[in-house]
Amino acid sequence: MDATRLPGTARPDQVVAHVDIDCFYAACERRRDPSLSGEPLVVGMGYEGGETHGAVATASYEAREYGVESAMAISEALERLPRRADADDEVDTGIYRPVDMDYYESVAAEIKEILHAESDTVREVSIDEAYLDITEAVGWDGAASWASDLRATIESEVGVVASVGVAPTMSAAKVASDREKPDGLVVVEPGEVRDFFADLPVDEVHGVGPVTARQLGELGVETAGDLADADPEALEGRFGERGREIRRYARGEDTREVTPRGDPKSLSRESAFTEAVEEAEAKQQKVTTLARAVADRAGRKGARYQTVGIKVVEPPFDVNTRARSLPGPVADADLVESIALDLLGEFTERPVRKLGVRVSNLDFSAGEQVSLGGFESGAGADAAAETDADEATTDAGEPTADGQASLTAFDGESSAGDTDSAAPDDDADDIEGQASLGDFLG
Ligand code: TTP
Ligand code: MG
Repeated sequence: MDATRLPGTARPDQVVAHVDIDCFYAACERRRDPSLSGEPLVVGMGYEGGETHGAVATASYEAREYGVESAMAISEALERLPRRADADDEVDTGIYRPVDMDYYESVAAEIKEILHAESDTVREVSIDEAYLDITEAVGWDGAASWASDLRATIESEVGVVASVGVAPTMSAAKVASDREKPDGLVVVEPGEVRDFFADLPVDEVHGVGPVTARQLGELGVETAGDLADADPEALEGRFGERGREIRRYARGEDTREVTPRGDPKSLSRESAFTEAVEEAEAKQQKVTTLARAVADRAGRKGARYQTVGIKVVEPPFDVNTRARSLPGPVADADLVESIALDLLGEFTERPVRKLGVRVSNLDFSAGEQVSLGGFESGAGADAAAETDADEATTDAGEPTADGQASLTAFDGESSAGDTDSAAPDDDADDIEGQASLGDFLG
């Protein structure tokens, strides 16, 4: 394969993976209530049990067979798929659940941790979706088996299913991850991009939503291949600069590089045991290694941290988080280790399948590292105020923390991972993005 011949890519050898969880909110509901697996399941936003208001946030693939889809009014979904609780006969009925964002955020954080461990360059674009640049970490030769291992890891460690696309550009990777959903894996090598796009319905091209697809249809453009061959000036006349852009996407051209967004909010490392482990020493060893790795990572990024936390996963998916905040930001590997081991003490006797160490409340302002004594210089007052604010938000978002005042939590944060980006904001990639809360309730 001669990657350099592919026009319009950011770098000739770039390998991009796009990861998107299948029916994410429904998958989260199934993880905590396995009796829902295989059932038609609808998760409603602005919906409460027994009511008919609100809108569908997502539906399981079984429910989609009945025509239930995201952003549909619950009242309409109920016409297509009656609520089991109201029916005499279970056949052709579904189960309806209200959204529980705190829980979904915590599951998303676990997934993002795994992704950030795979590559230093991860761009989180929504709660269940991210791009990874795996050019360095994996390359083309190992891409297919890497992607398949990643899917297996997410399924076994988090208990949800991811579809993955791998391609030379972000837009092709996104289309690829969608192509064989659910439970899909599609790898498009550099020489295959044009062929891969050619027969796709035009609405599968990145940036083409249903409205644009209808307008393109009126111009006789039905497939991505048609769009790739269309006259760029005619497209620009009709759609402005965006016309040229979607044509480029349809041709597989996309010069964007995967760029992480903003400074990370936290840095973490985690690692699973092959089986649940009870011996204290094995747990302590792992925590020590993780603490050293996290402190090292923070050092390389020039980050000081004010909160040190651990995550302890008990079988099957019971996530416990504990954290302790310091009076000011530090960069001190020994301290990370000793706090992490201290927090682990509570779990000495308990079976554990996975451990993580995180530093948060990050401060990138100092160019040089400081020791514990260093925060009397004035940073302390600001930092203390931030701690209070963080605790207020993380406690609210954390389902398993035990509520002590000093606790902050892994999972209450808007996103997670060892090069964690800021909260996913509106996604510039999605020209016609997904319906917002306003759309649902408006
Ligand atoms: P998506 O990844 O678009 O949808 P999905 O994960 O439910 O289904 P799949 O990827 O298998 O096609 O969105 C992720 C979550 O975002 C979804 O589970 C619920 C939420 N969401 C909304 O709240 N409103 C929407 O209109 C859409 C599309 C998603
Ligand atoms: Mg999804």
